[in-house]
Amino acid sequence: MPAGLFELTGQTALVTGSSRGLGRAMAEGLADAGAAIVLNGTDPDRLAAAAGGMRGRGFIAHEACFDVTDEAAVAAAFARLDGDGIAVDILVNNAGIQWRQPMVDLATADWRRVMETNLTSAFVVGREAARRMIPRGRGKIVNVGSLMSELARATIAPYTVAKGGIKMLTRAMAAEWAQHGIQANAIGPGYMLTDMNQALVDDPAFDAWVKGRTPSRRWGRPEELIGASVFLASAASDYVNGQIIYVDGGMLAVL
Ligand code: GCO
Repeated sequence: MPAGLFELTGQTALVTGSSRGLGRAMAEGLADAGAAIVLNGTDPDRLAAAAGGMRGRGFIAHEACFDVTDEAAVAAAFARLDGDGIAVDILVNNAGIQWRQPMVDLATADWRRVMETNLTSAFVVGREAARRMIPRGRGKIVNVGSLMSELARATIAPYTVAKGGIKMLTRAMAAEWAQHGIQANAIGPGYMLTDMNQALVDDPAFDAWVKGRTPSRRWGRPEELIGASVFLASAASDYVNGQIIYVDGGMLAVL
């Protein structure tokens, strides 16, 4: 195997929504593979704590506190990184929220908020990153999808539609940016043990359904996304584009 195929030393990765949950786990995994990390979140204290933890493990961790749904804040954050001489080689569009409510009761404002956070932000942050990756002739973009990139579940329509959009945005990015040496792909996590899902984990019926419906008979752990993240962030995926890799214990593979 060529040396350094999965090595990220010398690379910098911006992971949106990385002060906790899946984003934090992927950030730690990319750092373990050698990348310097730009952590992102909207809570400065939580972001500082996450960065401190990573620095305590000997990793390079920068803090970029901005709201991915605020286009001006995204542009300003990239301008600050430019000014600090920090080039984003790897972008992980992870930031996302969940909103569980039947559509007939759903306020349009809540629909819009989920779409803005889970889908539009990936376009806006991706566009800023690509504007800088294209002149360099290289870059890695990893969008975070979901089981809902393929299948719907009742009461989470905006999340489902947004995650379906993430799959097609990934292909759109590949269509336009692959020629510039950028590989844009996605990861589709299954039911993972995160704060966002705690209410589901604590629901005995839902917990039993996940364990019964998943061939691996268990919830996934955030750190189980690290392998796919490092693969899609590294030279190992230089000829992979527009794909989505499901890390779901086999749930999408079976009825
Ligand atoms: C839900 C969950 C799911 C998972 C994940 C599955 O309410 O069904 O929040 O959406 O979080 O997205 O891939």
